[in-house]
Amino acid sequence: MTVPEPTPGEVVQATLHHTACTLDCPDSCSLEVEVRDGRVDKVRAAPPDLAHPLTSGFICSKVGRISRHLYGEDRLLHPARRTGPKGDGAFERISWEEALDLIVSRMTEARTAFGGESVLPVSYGGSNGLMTQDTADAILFRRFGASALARNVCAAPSTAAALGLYGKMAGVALEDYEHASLAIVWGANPSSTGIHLVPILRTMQARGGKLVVVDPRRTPLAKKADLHLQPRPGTDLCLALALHRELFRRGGADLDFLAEHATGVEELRRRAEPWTFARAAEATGIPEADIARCHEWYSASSPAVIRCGWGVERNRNGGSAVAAILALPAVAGKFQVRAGGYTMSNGSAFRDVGRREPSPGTRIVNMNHMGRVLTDPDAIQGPPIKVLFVYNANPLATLPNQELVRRGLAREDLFVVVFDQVLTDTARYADLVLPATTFLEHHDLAMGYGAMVLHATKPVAPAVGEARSNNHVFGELADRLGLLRHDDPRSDAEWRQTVLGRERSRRLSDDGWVTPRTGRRPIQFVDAFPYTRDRKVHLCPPSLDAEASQGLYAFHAAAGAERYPLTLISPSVPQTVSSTFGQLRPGQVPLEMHPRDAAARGLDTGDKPRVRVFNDYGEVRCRLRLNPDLKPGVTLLPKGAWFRSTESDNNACALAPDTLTDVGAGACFNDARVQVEALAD
Ligand SMILES: Nc1nc2c(c(=O)[nH]1)N[C@H]1C(S)=C(S)[C@@H](COP(=O)(O)OP(=O)(O)OC[C@H]3O[C@@H](n4cnc5c(=O)[nH]c(N)nc54)[C@H](O)[C@@H]3O)O[C@H]1N2
Ligand SMILES: Nc1nc2c(c(=O)[nH]1)N[C@H]1C(S)=C(S)[C@@H](COP(=O)(O)OP(=O)(O)OC[C@H]3O[C@@H](n4cnc5c(=O)[nH]c(N)nc54)[C@H](O)[C@@H]3O)O[C@H]1N2
Ligand code: SF4
Ligand SMILES: [Mo]
Repeated sequence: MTVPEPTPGEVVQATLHHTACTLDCPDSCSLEVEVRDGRVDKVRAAPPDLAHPLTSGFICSKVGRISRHLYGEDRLLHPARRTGPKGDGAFERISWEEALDLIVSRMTEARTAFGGESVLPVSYGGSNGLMTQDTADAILFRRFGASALARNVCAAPSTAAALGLYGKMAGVALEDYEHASLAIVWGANPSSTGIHLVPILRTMQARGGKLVVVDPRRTPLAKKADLHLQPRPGTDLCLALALHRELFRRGGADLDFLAEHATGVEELRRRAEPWTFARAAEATGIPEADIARCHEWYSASSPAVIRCGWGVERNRNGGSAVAAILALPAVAGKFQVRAGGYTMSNGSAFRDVGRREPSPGTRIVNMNHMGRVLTDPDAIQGPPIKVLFVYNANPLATLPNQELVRRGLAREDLFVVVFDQVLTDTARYADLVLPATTFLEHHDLAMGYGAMVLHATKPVAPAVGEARSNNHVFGELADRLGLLRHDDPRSDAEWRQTVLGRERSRRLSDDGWVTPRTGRRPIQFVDAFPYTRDRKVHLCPPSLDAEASQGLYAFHAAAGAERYPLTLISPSVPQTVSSTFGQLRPGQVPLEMHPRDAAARGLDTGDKPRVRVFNDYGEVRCRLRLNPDLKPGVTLLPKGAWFRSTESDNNACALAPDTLTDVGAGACFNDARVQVEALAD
């Protein structure tokens, strides 16, 4: 199937369309799309009168050039069945009719022989639209009685902490940061991952506000910061507890606020008590004087705001660290003023949208243990997984313990369906691939988790090839399996009304946006309150305390440092959204290392030597790039690289442990411990 090309010399009129970006990014940009002859040509920020104010003016270059993804050579154009060995990526075209028949028969056979739980749907934030997940897919898999997936690869510890402390309260609007006297950007790299915050922080600084960045590397924002604290990965908890200790001891704690609005104050104070500045300095590797300065500034400033990112959570102490950070504005009394408080995910501002398909109570599989679950019958109770249905995700490229995931996908007795826009690394292991539409080709709803906005999106160009939307395909499968009821939503309009509710759906035009009921810029503890039962902040929630093996706020030192002296982090990069658009990255990705660590290994030769990064989970072979902005002892490979971007046909996940965080059973990508050595050229 080919996409129509204009004939040479033909003048094609462009049409302009307005929509929004649904990708897994906090900003949810309002977009203007230029379509020429049925093809998306240019994509830019929507004009100011149509755009949400946060994203007016500019968008990222990834989406600006999304036509390369839509019409590139990796795009899936029709259903196809595997013809070669698993992993080879050899397929033959089949019809949708054949593909759907095959899925229905494989799912039915598996249920007859092993029970419904032998089918496992695997999805994460690939589409991130509200209509492309937990809609017809939930009807299909839940009513079928499939295993459920704990979608814990990202945000699980942060969500557990935010839920435990505040019942997920709406955060400070990013637009309000310009009014802050002090902003602490903690474990977030908005220059890549939420670009519209960056100019707002610059405005804040121009007005005299101070910027503190807490990150193991000198990010572009850290270079502009008034103070950069460079902790060892996984040690933020020690820093946050040291700040709490000093706030309580030096009179910086707002005891009146705490008496009225908080529980667990004494518990937190007691657990912070051992964390002197000196001890925190030793654990984090941050100079003691810098910790003292951070305390002094935070204690004295108002409005003071903390942007807590997701870089904090991806390690053994992640849940406790996020909880300790989110507790800071309560202890220091920073709420109740515009731009005072914290921002984590703002998705909770729209807590009243969505549809819940009742759960059949089937077993729940933690996606971070995908490799174990697919390869070891003892790793889960109940039947083995026989059918894996992957959509909105690229698990082989994004889950920890990659080699085990690969071995699982390669099992001859496992029927793997991959429903995606492009032939991902996971799709190469599929028995059956199905082509999916993109957010420029189907109806969806984009809910910002940074920007507090809910945007309607619509198809602006015809779907490429035979690509279909998730609801189309899952609705059809549910129908064929006899799982649909007469009152289930079917059309896009019905789904939209079900997800949004009648009133909001009526208010929202096809390319419009709405703000949450708390308003676009809520003030915490004035317009937005904790959703805990008693409306208070719980500084040491008993549920989290019980979940953490040694209790909440207990610090665990890094394991394995003797054999593997370096830490490998794999944060987001500007070129991709997780692994989305990874196929468009030219060349190979390098391993980044501090020059001092390179010198200690004789790798500072200046000619980008080939190296082997390894640990007990696997090895990655690539070139080395010296990066003086990293903390010594910390190395970096990007998140979401496609396998073609390394010599060893894998990525950072091959080195990521499948251990779980203290709270929330999340992924510990940044707990990877590695060694690096030269390879002969
Ligand atoms: N090493 C390392 N790995 C990481 C992380 C890390 O820090 N380090 N971070 C993790 C994080 S934060 C996250 S969120 C996960 C994300 O991991 P994934 O959820 O696997 O995200 P993507 O890699 O973007 O893959 C999403 C896929 O969904 C497809 N898709 C998009 N829209 C649709 C649609 O409407 N229908 C269908 N059927 N498919 C669609 C896209 O084409 C894409 O291939 O990765 C994690 N992986
Ligand atoms: N361009 C782009 N944008 C994205 C994404 C993407 O892949 N690319 N992914 C989207 C998704 S799924 C998510 S979850 C968000 C994530 O966006 P962010 O919240 O920015 O999270 P990360 O990119 O994982 O890491 C942020 C920073 O944390 C630092 N870091 C690593 N370990 C630690 C630590 O232990 N402590 C501290 N203090 N810092 C640490 C890293 O060096 C990095 O600079 O971004 C979203 N936006
Ligand atoms: S990925 Fe983020 S910055 Fe880029 S267009 Fe989408 S919402 Fe905007
Ligand atoms: Mo994420």
